[in-house]
Amino acid sequence: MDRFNRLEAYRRNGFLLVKGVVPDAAIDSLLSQYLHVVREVTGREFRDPFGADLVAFYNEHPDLESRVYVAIRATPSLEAFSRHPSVLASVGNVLGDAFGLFSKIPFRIDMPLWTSELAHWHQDHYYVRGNTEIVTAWVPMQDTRWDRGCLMVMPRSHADGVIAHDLPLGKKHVPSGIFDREVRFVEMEKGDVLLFSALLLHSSGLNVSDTIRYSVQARYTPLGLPVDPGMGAVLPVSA
Ligand SMILES: O=C(O)CCC(=O)C(=O)O
Repeated sequence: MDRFNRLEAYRRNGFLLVKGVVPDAAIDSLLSQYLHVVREVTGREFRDPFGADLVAFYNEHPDLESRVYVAIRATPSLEAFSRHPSVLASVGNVLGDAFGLFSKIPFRIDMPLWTSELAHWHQDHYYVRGNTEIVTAWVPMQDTRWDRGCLMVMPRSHADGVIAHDLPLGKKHVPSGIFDREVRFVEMEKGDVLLFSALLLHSSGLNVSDTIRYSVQARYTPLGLPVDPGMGAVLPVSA
């Protein structure tokens, strides 16, 4: 698909799956920096981010999993990954040549069968605020099929604009009147990038596999539009 058709598909569907663009080396390097953070936080050496020993450890010490989640955000690794030319070129398909990267970049650690941090159906705009042109690049660190909790999206839901998130659910809010729509499970492979609009309805899938699901959620905005300070600084980048 050429750039024009990618933009068309993104505008029509509210999301775009870009296949096989992020080199293994970029992902593997981020995972090895993650293992370094794990070692600093836990005092334990784990060789495999997908190993059963790390799953067992986090199940015994969920507080340390939370601390790793916070600690990796303080390293430069997530910004460097979000600036990788392959990720920026993917975002460039929908935002053109110059845009900004929000400095707040989550690195999700989704443990098998843990439900407390699941992102229930929402539009990012409810949490990210600012402007509705913001794009999320969701990048998995491994193949992410339905059983590892691939994202689910409601295609074309962005066209309905901002939807009230009127249903409180724990510390989150969910729009109550959306569930008669088509749902698409977006299964992905390592190297793929999923781009989606801040207005697209989407949800986490539950990780029912026996290994951890890792992913980066980098968010990008056209320059010059309103942004919310809660998302951190806007770092200029060019595709
Ligand atoms: O990775 C997930 O499960 C949810 C991510 C999400 O909803 C988001 O990035 O907006």
